[in-house]
Amino acid sequence: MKRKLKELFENHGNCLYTFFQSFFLEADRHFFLRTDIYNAWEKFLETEGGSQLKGTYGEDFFPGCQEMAVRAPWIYVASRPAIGIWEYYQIHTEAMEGEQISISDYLKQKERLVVGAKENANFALELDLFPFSREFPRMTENRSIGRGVEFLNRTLSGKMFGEKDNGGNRMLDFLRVHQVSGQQLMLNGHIEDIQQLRDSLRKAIKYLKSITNSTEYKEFSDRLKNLGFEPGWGSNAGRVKEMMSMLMDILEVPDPKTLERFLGRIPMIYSVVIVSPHGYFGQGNVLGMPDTGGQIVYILDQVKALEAEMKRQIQAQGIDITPQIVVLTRQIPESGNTSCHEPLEDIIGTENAKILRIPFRGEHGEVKQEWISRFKVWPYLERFSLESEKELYALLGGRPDLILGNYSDGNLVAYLLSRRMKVTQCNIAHALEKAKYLYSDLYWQDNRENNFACQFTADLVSMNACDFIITSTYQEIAGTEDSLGQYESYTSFTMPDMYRVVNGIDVFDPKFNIVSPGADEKVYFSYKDEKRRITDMHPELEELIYGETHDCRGTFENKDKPLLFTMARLDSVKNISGLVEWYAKNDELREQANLLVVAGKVDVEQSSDNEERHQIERMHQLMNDYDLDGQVRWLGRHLEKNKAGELYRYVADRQGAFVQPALFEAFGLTVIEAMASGLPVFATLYGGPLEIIEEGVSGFHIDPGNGEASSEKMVEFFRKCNENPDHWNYISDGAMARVKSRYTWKLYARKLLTLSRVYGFWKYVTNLEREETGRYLEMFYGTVYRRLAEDIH
Ligand code: UDP
Ligand code: LCN
Repeated sequence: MKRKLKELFENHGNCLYTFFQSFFLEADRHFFLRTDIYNAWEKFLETEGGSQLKGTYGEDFFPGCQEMAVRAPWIYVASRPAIGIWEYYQIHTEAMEGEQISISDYLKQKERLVVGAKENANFALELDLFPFSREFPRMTENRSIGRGVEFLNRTLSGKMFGEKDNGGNRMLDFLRVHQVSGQQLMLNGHIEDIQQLRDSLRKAIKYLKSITNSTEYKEFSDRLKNLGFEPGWGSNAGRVKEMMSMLMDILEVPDPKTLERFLGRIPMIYSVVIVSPHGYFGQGNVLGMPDTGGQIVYILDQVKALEAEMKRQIQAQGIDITPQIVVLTRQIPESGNTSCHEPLEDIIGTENAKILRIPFRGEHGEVKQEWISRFKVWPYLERFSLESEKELYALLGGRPDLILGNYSDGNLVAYLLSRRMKVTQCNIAHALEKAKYLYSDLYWQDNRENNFACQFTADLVSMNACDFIITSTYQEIAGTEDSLGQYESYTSFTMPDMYRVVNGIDVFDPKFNIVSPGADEKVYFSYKDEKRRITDMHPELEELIYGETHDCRGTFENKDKPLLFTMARLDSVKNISGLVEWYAKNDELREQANLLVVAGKVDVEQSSDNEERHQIERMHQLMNDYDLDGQVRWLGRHLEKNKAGELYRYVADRQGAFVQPALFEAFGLTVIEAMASGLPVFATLYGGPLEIIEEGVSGFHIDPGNGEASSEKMVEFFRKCNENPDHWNYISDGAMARVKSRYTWKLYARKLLTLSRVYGFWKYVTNLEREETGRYLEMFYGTVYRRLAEDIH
């Protein structure tokens, strides 16, 4: 137990007892989260007794508590004194004694509160990945989290090039392995050792200095071949010289930045597979279908950006080959008016990218015809991956150079494919369920239909097996001072009667890198960009907003007010009905602005999704109870993206604002789309938007847990805009500038391709392969995952 905490208990025992008793020991539940603890503590400090604790260590300790588990007279505490750092305590409230306990003991107590005391609790299956990574470089500063590649380059290059010629020799080996379509790249057999490499580089550079930079590679390829060099160094003399000089520098004094630039130019990536099985993956009529949202938008934009960047790089490397990208998804024979039944589809806006659809098959090989919820895809994935492997070999004519997984199911399939095909694997989470459903781990048995145990097992396997992970924001990995990160929530947790995780993922692992997505610049651009505006569409938009149209409820009484606009799937986590309620209860806001909602369907009979049906009913209830039909317009339809793009701008023309009120939002593509269009945005502080928006500069944060304060913030904004019309412009310009500087697909594609090469390099030249972890995970997959998946019907 920390000295300060011990002193606090010794000196203020009685007072603390009152605190524990009034807020926790006598409450009718066992578990309390950070906000409960924080609010209780703040409240207690205001009481007469509590005021004695002001200025004590309690003010540091209690606000840092993330969770309490209470079994009177015991209280078990999970404390997070800093980002990524955890400590666990048990406190006997009567004796007012406490001690630090292990994570395992803490989790055992939580289990006990859910399933009762179990004799075999000490022998439950515990997952601990820490021992495997003991030898691997690990970051220690929380500001380094998410910048893994910089850290790896610094640490490993120091190590590798530290011993004489060791690094050089390994680099030599690495440069020899590159080939494309049977053609040798970079180095040929003439160069046998490091000394020869240095000599050849010197001669080649001397020669290249004697010709003009723009001389094409083919003009001097024979000469370089005789010195031991093959294509891949650059398309002209200038580029080749630059790259060779970088290598000379690295062999002389290895500096991590040069190493990264050098690796960033090595021709290694020509074909990429992107895996995203669940939902409806298509290019039209799919958004808003069950399980189908921003992930699809993200991937289609990602493909375009990656193809363009791969083409540019391959050309600069002086190689004549067309890059190939395949999006691997599930084929759904009964796919309504979408194209999701087609086995192969070209991706619009690309030269050579395709969607490959492979069916899910039942036990006897029969093709599953209908859509299958993301909660129930698990039993199909292994078979799906085997069939996909065959089809991918046939389509690509070989194995890909990189496999990107998306969400839990895509990441698991990416793991299965990468493992068999021996390809670099990258994971992308999007929005994992663990962050969305409170206690989905602890009470997994009460939610069996969602199969969380199976899903979290898949997550643990793929997160630990992959070579690197990219996230859209920092907080997706490690959260903030106050909140947990999506990945951090896998560090330790328990699923009673299943297994206990004491070290599931390490947020300090250098495999994490932040690579933020963008918003398609062709579709989402500034409202001021008159030339590109789609004004022809305005009559149609006006009809949608103000006219008579089906699929909608509400007609604005006063058409001159600015619009508060929101657009999302009608899932409960999106909290659209919450926003309607805040608006309904704030008379001044109702006076200032009209609320335009684009979400779900208006007719409950048209929805097959239970969660959506419930939300539809709630929306109608609110419209009735608060008499909202003259001030709220609810369009129950999906807007095609060009229409949505022009709608953001139309709302901006009238000095409106966009609202994203979600209870949790992993990233929030609509947030950056609205900002790129020049709309001031009010977005949730739980998840990506907290990082995207700088408060009061490029938009505003709202707390979905505090509707009154949120709607008041909007009132304040419109009030300020009325007093000073420049206020709207200030936030609008700030929003556009923020997106331009941070959230673009061009930046994304460059960074991702560099990461793939750098991780590929380190994997090749060091033991980053993590073979032991791999074997452990295989066992976990085989014994736990497979059993859970087989139990799903
Ligand atoms: N979207 C759209 N039309 C609609 C509703 C949504 O084009 O009627 C798009 C929206 O522009 C965004 C995506 O769907 O690109 C939703 O992504 P976001 O990250 O905001 O949320 P998700 O659905 O992934 O949770
Ligand atoms: C899924 C979500 O729920 C969103 O928050 C993200 O923006 C989207 O995926 C793309 O990553």
